Amino acid sequence: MIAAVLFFGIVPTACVANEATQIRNVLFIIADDLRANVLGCYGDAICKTPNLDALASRGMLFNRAYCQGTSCAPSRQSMMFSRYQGVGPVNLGQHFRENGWYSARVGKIYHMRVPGDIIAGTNGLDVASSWTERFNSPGLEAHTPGDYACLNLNEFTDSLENRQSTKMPHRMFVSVQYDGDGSDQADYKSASKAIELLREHADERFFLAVGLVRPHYPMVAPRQFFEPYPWQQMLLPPQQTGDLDDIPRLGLASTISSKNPIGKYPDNQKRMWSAYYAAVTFMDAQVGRILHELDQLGLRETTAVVFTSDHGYHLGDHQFWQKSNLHEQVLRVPLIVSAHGYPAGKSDSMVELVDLFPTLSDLTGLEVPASVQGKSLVPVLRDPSTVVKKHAISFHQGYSLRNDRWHYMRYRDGSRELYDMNTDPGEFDNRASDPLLVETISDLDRNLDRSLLEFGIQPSGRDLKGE
Ligand SMILES: [Ca+2]
Repeated sequence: MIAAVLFFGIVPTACVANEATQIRNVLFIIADDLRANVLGCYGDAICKTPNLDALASRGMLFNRAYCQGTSCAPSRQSMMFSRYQGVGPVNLGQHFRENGWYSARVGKIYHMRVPGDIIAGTNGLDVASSWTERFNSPGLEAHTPGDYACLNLNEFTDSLENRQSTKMPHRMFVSVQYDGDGSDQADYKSASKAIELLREHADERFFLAVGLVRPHYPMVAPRQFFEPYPWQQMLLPPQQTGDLDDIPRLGLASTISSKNPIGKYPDNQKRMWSAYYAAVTFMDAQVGRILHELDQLGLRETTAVVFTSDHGYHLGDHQFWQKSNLHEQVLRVPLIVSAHGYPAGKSDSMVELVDLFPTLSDLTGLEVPASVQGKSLVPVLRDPSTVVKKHAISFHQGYSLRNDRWHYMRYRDGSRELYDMNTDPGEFDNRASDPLLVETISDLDRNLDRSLLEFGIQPSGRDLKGE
């Protein structure tokens, strides 16, 4: 253990080394289906996220953080095991627990069906080896009494009968606004439990993982959280004629405006934005409650605080809804790491969710297990300009490689997308067939395959015999 502390990434300046050793605990908070660019600290001018903005102002905000899986289950598993695909012998919570930390889960860390497992109060696909203790936070979700809407079906009612709760694709268009303080909601209960556990375990080393389920549908929040976002004032994502013509079949989202009733209701698309924002602000308020308690207990200086999401979300960009495709709005996640003794700032370094396991091990002086495939971000926490990796890799129907300039997707049938993110950040112009970019694609293929092989994955979507 001592050797690990000495050898794992501690730079030889006494000052920083001393500061780093003060971090004993981890407070890990993950939101669900949260796209990075709706947070105030990521540049959204409308959405109110004061608590996350405050966390970002005292920590490191990662502008280029990417998930490896494009839906809850694969992304969360990959993050917790720090494996690009599949599982390893040890996961993040287990690593802390087996080294003497109190390790607890509150809410959704591994996959849980939302809303099914939330309504039932069940564990979902939780991995028990991770935790000393675990706590579920049940809630009524779409069945919360109040003003219910199923926006793709254009249904608005306060009746509790026949609400869309688990049926696809309708469930993803459900919102409920109601009179209340939110204390009946799952995320409020998770924050309350987290506060209780912080008080109980303030005197021992802890790894406390809190999984909030908003803004994942159904977008339920007290009325006052909707009020800052009148739907009439919401702006829909810009569209381009023929946008989908150059996206291969495997690159399309499964829910597309032109093939779903939501396409007929532009006003309801605006209501989706309003409800998503309301759910984000409600989630932010719960983060605020937890962080307030951390301060009250005087634990801020000894606790690394991490905030992220399992993946992003489409709200009508490219006419796409939800997740499960390789475009930027799905792959890019918010990531804020705040640890006393490390400077506040913003980093454009390319980072991935698989990097959290080694980062948190490194911050608390734990050895990084050999099965871990991510890289410690502690060097970036010290200096935001540090580059720890050239690109991020993600998986769905094939692969995505995202580097400083390019976003390249190669699907399992060999079809491709390529976007110049410097000039086309909205990903409208697929340049995979551009004859001027043959060399570029060949380089990207080589880099992608090299990384896949390094992580024990046999590349597909490409004839490798010519190499
Ligand atoms: Ca999710």
